[in-house]
Amino acid sequence: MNETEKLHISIKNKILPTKYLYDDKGSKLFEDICNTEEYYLTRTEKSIVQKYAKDIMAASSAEEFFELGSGSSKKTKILILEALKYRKKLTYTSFDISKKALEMSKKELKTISKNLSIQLVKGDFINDLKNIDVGKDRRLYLFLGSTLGNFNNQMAISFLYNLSKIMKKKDFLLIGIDKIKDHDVIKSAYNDKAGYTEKFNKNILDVINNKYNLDFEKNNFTHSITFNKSNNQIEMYLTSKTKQVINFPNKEKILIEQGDKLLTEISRKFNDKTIKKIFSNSSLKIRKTYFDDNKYFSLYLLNSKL
Ligand code: SAH
Ligand code: AVI
Repeated sequence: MNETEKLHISIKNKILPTKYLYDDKGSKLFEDICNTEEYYLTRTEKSIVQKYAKDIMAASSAEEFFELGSGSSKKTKILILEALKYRKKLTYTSFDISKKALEMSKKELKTISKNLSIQLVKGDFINDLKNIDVGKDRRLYLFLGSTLGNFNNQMAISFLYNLSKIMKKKDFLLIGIDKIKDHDVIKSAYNDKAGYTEKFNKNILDVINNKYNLDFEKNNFTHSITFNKSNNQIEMYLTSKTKQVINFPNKEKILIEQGDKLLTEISRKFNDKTIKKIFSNSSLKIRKTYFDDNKYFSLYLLNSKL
């Protein structure tokens, strides 16, 4: 099946693939979201990284860093600076689907030190993980920002298991996980007053229109989120204001009714039990756990059991 056929089926099932949130504009909007008062995730994770940077680096003794879905690498910069206190040379690889994210990462890190070598790799962490160079040195993989929350259970386990398979015995994975908390706090993080999340969500239509030559009309949709209590997940939707037809270049059409909701992203929130089960089903062993005073967010340092 080619990409257009896959997308067609996905839209028929009222799902827009989350990865299309991130083009140049989407990556910039994500940074804006991170700076809002409501989006507690980034600043909380950053505070944990700051507090435990020394411990994380001592525990992992990383000789190189490899970050999946790096975004702008701002939090990772703290760990890189810590590592460079003890190491003469360090390689950092940013692996991201978004060209803009890679550019932001480079801009953030390029002036740090001549001892830091930066590699930018554009790729899809779902499809391209098996092709990456696993290197010889002791590698610290990073998967921050609770991006794992954007995967359902089956995808999370398959992604982490694949990662576990390519990890050498001496490698570590540092992963950031958003925890269950007051539902209003969670909901407001996805409904910021300045409207960055709304723009971020709607931008997916521009990305899909450009990539697949479709004719979604952004203004015919509203941004909405719900907290699904059974699955402990935010669900982000674009709801159609009108009845509309989406035309594909091959003349196929999809009818969208007024009130139809297209799912653009899930963002799961975990308790200790659910996340530990995912790690254990992915052949990963927890070495260290770090969290903030409110227990809003956790960082786990893991090894492969394979
Ligand atoms: N880790 C950063 C960014 C999180 S946003 C932080 O904590 O702030 C998620 C990042 O993953 C974005 O930079 C996005 O471009 C990237 N991403 C999303 N889907 C991807 C995919 N399938 N493959 C590779 N990168 C992806
Ligand atoms: C990257 N990812 C974990 C973010 C999240 O919180 O699910 C993306 C995001 N979506 C809306 N706001 C931020």
